[in-house]
Amino acid sequence: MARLPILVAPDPRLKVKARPVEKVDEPLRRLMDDMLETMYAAPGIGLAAPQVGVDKRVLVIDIAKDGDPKTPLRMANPQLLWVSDDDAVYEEGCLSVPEQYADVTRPARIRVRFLDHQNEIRELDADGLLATVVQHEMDHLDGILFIDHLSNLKRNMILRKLSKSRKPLVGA
Ligand code: GNR
Ligand code: NI
Repeated sequence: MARLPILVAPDPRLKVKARPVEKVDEPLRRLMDDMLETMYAAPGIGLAAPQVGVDKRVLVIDIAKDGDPKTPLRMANPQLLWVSDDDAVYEEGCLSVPEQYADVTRPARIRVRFLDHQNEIRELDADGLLATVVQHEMDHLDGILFIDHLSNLKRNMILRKLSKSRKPLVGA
């Protein structure tokens, strides 16, 4: 397994609609496992392929608490089959928007269909934090960041803070 570098906004590769995968084969399973290793190391509870510069509709999630057994989820080509009318608000963060947090409103419950790491079609019902993270990761596949759900004012405040906190490149 390998850790992959995580892209940070405003990288243009984070704004692209990612391409569906044809099937989940061995190289794609390796990508999913590298993404899980990268996510656990960050640490984060989700990661989408565009965040590591890969233009594919692939994401991984694990919302298990520290010290609990790992519960990795691997998804390719996820599709929302249903979203609830009721919303939930979570304070979100993103590995591609480091150290910035804001409340985001999304449907509270969802049903998602996807290809798992065995290339089998599966469906998952999610609520709570898992529903939020699945939607956050699926947004990445469409080039959408959590800050795109905020007012222009809040988004610009965060982007300004990000550009001020970015480490200068040595010699650049
Ligand atoms: O690690 C993460 N935490 C998080 C918290 C609230 C809502 C969404 C997330 S996802 C984020 C990792 C990430 O950037 N995934 O794309
Ligand atoms: Ni994110």
